[in-house]
Amino acid sequence: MMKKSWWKEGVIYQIYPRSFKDTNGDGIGDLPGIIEKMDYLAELGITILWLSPVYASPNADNGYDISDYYQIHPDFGTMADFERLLAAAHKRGIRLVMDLVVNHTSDEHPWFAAARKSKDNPYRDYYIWRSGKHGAPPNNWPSFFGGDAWTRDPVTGEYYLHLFTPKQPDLNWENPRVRQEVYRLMRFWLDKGVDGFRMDVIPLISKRTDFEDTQLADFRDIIEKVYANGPRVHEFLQEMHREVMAHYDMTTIAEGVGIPPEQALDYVGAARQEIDMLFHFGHMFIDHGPAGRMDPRPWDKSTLFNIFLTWDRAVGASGWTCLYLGNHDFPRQVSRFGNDGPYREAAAKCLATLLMTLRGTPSVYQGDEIGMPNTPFSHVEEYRDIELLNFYREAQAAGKDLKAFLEAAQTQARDHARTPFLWEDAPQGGFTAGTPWIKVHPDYPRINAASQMSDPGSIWHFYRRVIQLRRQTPALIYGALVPLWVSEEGGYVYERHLEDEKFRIYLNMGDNPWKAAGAELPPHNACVLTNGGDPASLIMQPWEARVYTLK
Ligand code: TEU
Ligand code: CA
Repeated sequence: MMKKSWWKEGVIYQIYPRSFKDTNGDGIGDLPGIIEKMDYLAELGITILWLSPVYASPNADNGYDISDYYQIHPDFGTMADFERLLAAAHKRGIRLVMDLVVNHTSDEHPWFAAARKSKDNPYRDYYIWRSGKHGAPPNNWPSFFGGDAWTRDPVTGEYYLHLFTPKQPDLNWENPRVRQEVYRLMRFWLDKGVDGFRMDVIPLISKRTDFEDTQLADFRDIIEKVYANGPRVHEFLQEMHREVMAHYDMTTIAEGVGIPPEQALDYVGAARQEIDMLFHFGHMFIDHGPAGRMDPRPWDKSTLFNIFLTWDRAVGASGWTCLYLGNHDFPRQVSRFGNDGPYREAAAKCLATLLMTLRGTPSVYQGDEIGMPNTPFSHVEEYRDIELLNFYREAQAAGKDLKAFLEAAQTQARDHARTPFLWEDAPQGGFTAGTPWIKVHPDYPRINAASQMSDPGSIWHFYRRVIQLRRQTPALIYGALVPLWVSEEGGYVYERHLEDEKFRIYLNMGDNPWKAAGAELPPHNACVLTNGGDPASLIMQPWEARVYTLK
C-alpha cells in the first residue's frame, strides 16, 4: 500500500507575487496583497501555497536571480510581512512552499561580486570559471535564453558559466562550501516554519565537468543529456536530504526539467531519500519545434494523455508527480491546451477535471481558476520577459520575419501567465490602484474573480467543487489509473481504483461533439460531477467533463 502523505493529499496553488495583488499602488503585487487574499484561497479549497521567489533580486529574471537569500525584496514588503503571510496561511490550514533557486544566483549576489574580483578570491570557486579558446567561449553550450552559456569577465579574462542569462551565474556544486551555504539558507526558512521548497531547475546542479562541446542540435536533447541528470546530482540530493530534509516535516518538489520518465524514480523513489515529487516536462514542450518555444508545432490530444499515463507508470507506487498544465513559464492553459474562444468556460472546467482526477498532486496556477486566457499583446514593447525579449533581439539580428515572431509570441510567450490576476470589474482589473508593471488583460469586465464567485455556474465555483471532490475522495488521490479510451480528437475515458472504490472519468477535450466510447455509460445518477452536460447522453458536448462513481 502506498505511503500516505499530506503533500500527496493536497492541492497546490502557485502565486507569481509580482502579478497577484498590489496594495501600495506601485503597480507591483506584494505580500500584504497575498495576506489580504488568504480567505479567497482558503475558500477555493487549496491546501499548499507555492510562492514564486520573493527574495532580494535585481529582477533580471523576475526574482529567479537572487542577490540575497535571507532578505525579502522591498518590492514585495518586509520580513515581518512574510512572517504575517506564513501565519495567515497556517491559521487556515494552508502550508507554504517557497521557491528554491540554487542552480544559480544573481550576478549581483555578494558571492559573485567577490568571485569576479580575482582568480584567487576565496569565493572564486563558488562559480564555474574556464579560460576561453582563442578568444572564444570554452565550449558551444547555448543558454536557455539565447546566446552562449558563457560570458567573458573582463577583470580576469576568464569565462563563467550561466545556463540562463549572464546575470544568473551557475553555482559550482562541486564545491562543498557552496552546498553547505545552500543547506544553511534552507534551514533558515524551514526554521521560520516554511513547509517546503519547489526546487528551481534542480536536475541541472551537477555539471558534466569535462565541459566538452555538444553535437546535439535539438535544445530539448541538450537539456536532458548535457545539462540535467549530471554525474553527481543524486549524490548532492541525498546529501541535501541527510543534512536538511530528514530533519523537518516538509516537502520538496523538483522542477523536473530534463528528467526523462525512465529516470523519474532515481529522483522521487521513496527509498531514494532525495525528493518527494516532481513537475515533469513531458507535455511542456509538446508544441515546441526543433528551434524551441518560438517555433510552435501542432500536437495531438492522445499524445497529451499518453504523456500523463507514461509518467504515472514511471513513478509507479513508489514515486509521485505534480500535475499541472500551466505555471509562470508557459502560456495560459485554457489557451494552450483548451479553447479560449466560444468554449473557454467548458474547456477551463474540463482541464480542471483532468488535473483533479489523475494521480499526482494537482497544481493550480493563479488565474487558471477563473479561466484567464492569453493576453492580447499588440507590440513588442508590451512584453516584459527576458526570455522573449532576448529571442526577439536574436530574431532581429538574424533578419528574421518579426511579424511572424510576434504572431508566435501571441501564443508562446511566458508573459501570458504573468499579466495581473483579474479581481473585479474595475480599473486594472482591481489588481492595482497604480500603473501595473505589465499590461492587464482588457477582458477584466467579463473575466474576474468577483463576478465568478457570485455565479454558481462559474469556472471558479467548478474549481471549488472539483477540488473538494478530489480532497474528499481517496480513490482520486491514491487510486490506480486505468486508461480505457484515448483518441486524438481528445476523447479520454479512464478510471481510478482504490480497493472497492472506483470512479470513471469521461472528458471530451475537443471542439466537436464526441460519442463516448471505451466503456458502457454508467447510470446517470452515478454522475458525481459534470460541467454542464447530460450525464445520461452518450453524446458529449465540446469540452464536456463527467465523473461517475462505479458501485
Ligand atoms: O524555469 C526553467 C525551465 O524549466 C525552462 O523551461 C524555462 O521555463 C524556459 O522558459 C523554457 O523555455 C525555471 C523557472 O521556472 C523560470 O521562471 C526561470 O526563468 C528559470 O528556471 C531560471 O531560473
Ligand atoms: Ca505593491
